[in-house]
Amino acid sequence: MPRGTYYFPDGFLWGTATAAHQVEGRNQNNTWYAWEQEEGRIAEGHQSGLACDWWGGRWREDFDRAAKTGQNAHRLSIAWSRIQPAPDRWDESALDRYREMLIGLRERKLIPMVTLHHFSEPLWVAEMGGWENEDVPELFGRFVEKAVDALMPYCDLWVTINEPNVFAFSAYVDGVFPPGKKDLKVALIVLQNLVRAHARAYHIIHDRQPQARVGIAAHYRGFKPATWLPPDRWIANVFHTLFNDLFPRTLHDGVFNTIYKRYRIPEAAGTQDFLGLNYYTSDLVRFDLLAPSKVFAHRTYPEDALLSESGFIAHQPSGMMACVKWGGQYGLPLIVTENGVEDSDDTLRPRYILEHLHALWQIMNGNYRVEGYFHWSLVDNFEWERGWTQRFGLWGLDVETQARIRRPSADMFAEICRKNGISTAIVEKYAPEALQVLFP
Ligand code: IFM
Repeated sequence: MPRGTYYFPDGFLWGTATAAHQVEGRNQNNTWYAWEQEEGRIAEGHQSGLACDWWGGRWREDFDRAAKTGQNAHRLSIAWSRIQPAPDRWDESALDRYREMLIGLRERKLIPMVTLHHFSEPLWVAEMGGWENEDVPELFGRFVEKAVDALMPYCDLWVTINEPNVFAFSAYVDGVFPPGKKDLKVALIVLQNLVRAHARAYHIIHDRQPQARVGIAAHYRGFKPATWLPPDRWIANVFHTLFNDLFPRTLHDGVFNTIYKRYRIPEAAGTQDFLGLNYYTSDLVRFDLLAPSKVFAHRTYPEDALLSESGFIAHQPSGMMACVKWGGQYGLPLIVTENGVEDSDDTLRPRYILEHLHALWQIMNGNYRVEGYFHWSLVDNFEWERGWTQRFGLWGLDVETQARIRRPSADMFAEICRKNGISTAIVEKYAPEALQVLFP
């Protein structure tokens, strides 16, 4: 067996990613809090509650964990609902709290990446129709002005919108995120408003901070036809076009092309300095005339795929290469802004991380410029409609006691970050079952 190390480029960003509602706790003023109060919305009736108690100050101990384990960056999000609790009210103390967190990151030598919208809005925005209302992009712009004015001394790496495709499809097609609608036409309106919001934010940030780098975190999911039959190939392509490609392409050329209709959004053209990639898994897609509510698709995982604890994710590292190749077509620097797996006893995670990073290394050697990797997530956190049933953290969380439980993956990731690469010894120590793949 050959031995060696897969090194990543100097200055590579190694970090973890989190989102405000999932880690902060105690926010009763946003759409997700309201959603959690409705019966049947969240698995097992779970609530975010204290979450990881970052609002209570436990971000300090978690940032310590990140810094002490070799990470050099952290991606977090700020909550619009805390900063602007009412249309005519700004909460300066919330901004102070975020300022303190960003300073806290810098003091620990963790480069901050800040997401401005990660799946939740203030209740007052929802009351006016949420992202279906075409006034919301402008209101979002005002929030961005306020937040960026306050936080720009500490951050110049911004993600405007996290996974606009997941947000729009989950909230307006699958109906599992608030407001729980099931209408593709509405989802497409929402996506256009999110494009406008992104474009506005991009220009606002650059007017204030010319050196800033602004992008989105795009969720890429592989869609392979389940068979060679033309309807399966067609529906797989429809999914790729509408789910993966529509949003970033509009930010590239200013044309929102839904296959059957094109809308021009010229202010969006060229509004990305980098493209963030969130990759988790890939689907096999079969055309299904009987499933209009599922956009005529039956999606499964390959029969022999290794599945995560609850079957939510299939381990398919080759999709990471497809994801980077796809992202590379826009000619922008790329950053993996999320990748991870739910795994409370950490049996699959070490292998999952190693094989995804190996796939990333391989494709980077095909001349794709990838500047960093943010693992999802630092510590178990509230997984939206799946509540606490899924555990994505390098550290586990006891929700009752707030105790953190260090998983072997935290140590493995630390060794990778410190080495800026993956050595044979790391694979032998943490996931010998991956030796065949990394060092055949
Ligand atoms: O927890 C989420 C995150 O908020 C967005 N991307 C996928 C993660 C895992 O489900």
